[in-house]
Amino acid sequence: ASASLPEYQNALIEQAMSVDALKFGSFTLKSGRTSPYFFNAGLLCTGPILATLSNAYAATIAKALVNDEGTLPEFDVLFGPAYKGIPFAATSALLLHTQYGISVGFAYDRKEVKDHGEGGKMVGASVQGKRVVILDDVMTSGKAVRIAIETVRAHGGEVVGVIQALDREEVGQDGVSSTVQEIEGLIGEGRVKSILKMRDLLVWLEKNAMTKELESMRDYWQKYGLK
Ligand code: OMP
Repeated sequence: ASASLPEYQNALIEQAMSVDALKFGSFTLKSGRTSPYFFNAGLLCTGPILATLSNAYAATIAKALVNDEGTLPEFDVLFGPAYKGIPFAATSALLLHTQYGISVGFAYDRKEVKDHGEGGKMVGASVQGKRVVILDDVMTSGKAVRIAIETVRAHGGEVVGVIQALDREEVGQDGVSSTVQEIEGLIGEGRVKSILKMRDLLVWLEKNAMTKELESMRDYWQKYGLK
């Protein structure tokens, strides 16, 4: 296929590659899978790249809310899990306001519970009794996002959506159904969205004639990609 990608996806892939946030090689993932690529969102750390990324998150959310499949209901709070989700949830909430006139709170958790001062695990907007969208970097087996869902629920919030920068489109913990299916089983059909998917990276590699990388990506897809 010689399909091409929308500009906001191209921009994110190219800027991520320029700072090594998107790399091709051999990497061991959290889930133990050995992957020919790795996306390190922690390296998306300049003003211009943050602008590209936050614009893409906000556009993905706004599109899912208003038109698209309309599968994301209105919500109250954007929750960015520690650590990498924190700045992205903040800047995305800002852009939802300035670019789309959508007003939501933002919240994040601590990795270590604070036992003095205001105490607790959660910071920012309260999720108690609120509709919450989780915003995070990468989804592989779904372990990280499951923890975020549990955290929000434990604090009385209802998780109505999950937004990822990259959905690696892999099989989930049972090794059979997709991670997206498993997570949507928990929060509702059509409720998991992403800026980029594994298949977009394949399109980009093909367009840029990166044959060797494309081949190892396809091998990986055979093993862990959607069935
Ligand atoms: P799961 O918890 O298996 O879904 O893996 C997702 C998490 O793994 C992310 O939140 C990252 O911490 C990390 N990760 C990346 O950052 N980039 C990748 O390309 C792949 C992973 C990963 O280890 O699967």
